[in-house]
Amino acid sequence: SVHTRDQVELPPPAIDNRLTVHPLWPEIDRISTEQIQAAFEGVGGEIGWQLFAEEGDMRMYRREMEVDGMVTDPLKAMHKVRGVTAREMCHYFFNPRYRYEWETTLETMTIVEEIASDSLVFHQTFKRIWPASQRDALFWSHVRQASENTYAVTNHSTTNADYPANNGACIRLFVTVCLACHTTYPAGETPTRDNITTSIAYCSTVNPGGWAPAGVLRAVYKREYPKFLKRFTSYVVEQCRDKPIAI
Ligand code: 18C
Repeated sequence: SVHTRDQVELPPPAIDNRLTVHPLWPEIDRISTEQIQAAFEGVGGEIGWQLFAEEGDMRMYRREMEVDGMVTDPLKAMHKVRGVTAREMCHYFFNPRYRYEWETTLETMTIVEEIASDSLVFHQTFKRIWPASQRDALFWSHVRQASENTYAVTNHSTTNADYPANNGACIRLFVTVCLACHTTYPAGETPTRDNITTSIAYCSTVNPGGWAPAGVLRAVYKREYPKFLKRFTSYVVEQCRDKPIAI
């Protein structure tokens, strides 16, 4: 069959060799492994996740946490989406070509380094929230197959001498994000858009990096995370509708 451009650029099923010889490889491998494992852990137990948003199959939990007086509440979201695969979800989350189409908090995005086909370093600036200073972030992003029918993207803050923190209008924030997806379909059947379901676990911890009023921050958080997950998942469903399935 003929491969479209999109199919060729889908997340590779194996780690790209160029990544394993890069200085960031040990960190990328360790943090991705930890994050993917944590993403698939439940929200029960002692840790005390509290539900703060619920809509259809989407559930969002947070833990109230402060570091040096700054709100750093970890977030964990679960969702189920029909008709798209884990690999497709991660393709649209990882690939910068689509980012402006679903990411509404973004002001600018720059690719700082192309480490490999599965790993990039980004600099992003975000929309300013009054009365706080504008924020930016510098992070690596890595997509991988985690197990059968399971793909994940991990984003984690890093440093780069060409992009120093806090030297201009922006305060540098720190982020650890993991989007982990697992696809299922009835045993013995061939996967099609009509019989696949993808379970999504999205985990995020953002340290604002400098003063931000706690009340404003928690209000933004409560509004923006559900908005992001609903918008992103319906964007992917829409993009995949008439394309051949990529499992
Ligand atoms: O994971 C997501 N996106 C990825 C690709 O962009 C990537 C991005 C991570 C950065 C997340 C931090 C975003 C901070 C945005 C601040 C400005 C928001 C302006 C909105 C107003 C229109 O992994 C999806 C990310 C979904 C982001 C939800 C918002 C999270 C808010 C967390 C608080 C941030 C502190 C900012 C300090 C200012 C506070 C007053």
